[in-house]
Amino acid sequence: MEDGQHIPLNFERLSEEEMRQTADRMFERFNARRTVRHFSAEPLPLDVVRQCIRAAGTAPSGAHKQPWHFCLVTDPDIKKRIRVAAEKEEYENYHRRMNEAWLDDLKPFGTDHIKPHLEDAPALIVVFRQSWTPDAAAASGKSQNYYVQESVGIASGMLLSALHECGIATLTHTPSPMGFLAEILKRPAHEKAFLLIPIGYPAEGCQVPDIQRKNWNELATEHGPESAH
Ligand code: IYR
Repeated sequence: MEDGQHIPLNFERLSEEEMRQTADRMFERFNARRTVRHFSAEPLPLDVVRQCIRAAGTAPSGAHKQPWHFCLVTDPDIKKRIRVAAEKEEYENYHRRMNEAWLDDLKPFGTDHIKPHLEDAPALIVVFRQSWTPDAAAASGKSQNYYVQESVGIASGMLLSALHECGIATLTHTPSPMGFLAEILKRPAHEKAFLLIPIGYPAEGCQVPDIQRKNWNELATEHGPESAH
């Protein structure tokens, strides 16, 4: 097989001091991110949101297949249809599909099947994963994608971080099953909804659950001569 063309890497080397300052600032910023469930209806600068989606699209992916597609939804009618369909599925989840332990685990978050944020938030981003890519040159009409879950998961994480860095609050929402999203948004057969992310500014007086994050020893284990505390 012929190798693809390679170009020189463009890499900026930082001083250790710059690295430390960046790491500390970055951790503080990331640690301040909270999932928000109550949004103000105030519109967002969509050029900022588009740039965050572009940033997400720089994620690494299996064989650089970029197996993702992002729908940015601001149309109130479409948001309403998404809310109605999501609430129908969530009603089934909360009343029939989720077991006692799951419902118990969710109690601290106070969630239920009613999802006003799907209409209140000025925008929804729906992340789709592409299980394969249409390819007219292939006998099957398809070319395969690799590590799709991992690739789209990484891109979604980058999207959440990018939005947070730009002062935009997010809710990672996974109504299940999510088939209605491809239907409402008229996405092609090779795409399946992966995440539904309401975005916006937090509603005034917005409260969030009082949660703790893992400490270092729970979070990580080091396997080397030096250890950090
Ligand atoms: N998808 C449902 C239920 C839900 C499940 C988990 I796991 C959460 O962390 C939060 C919610 C919902 O969105 O209400």
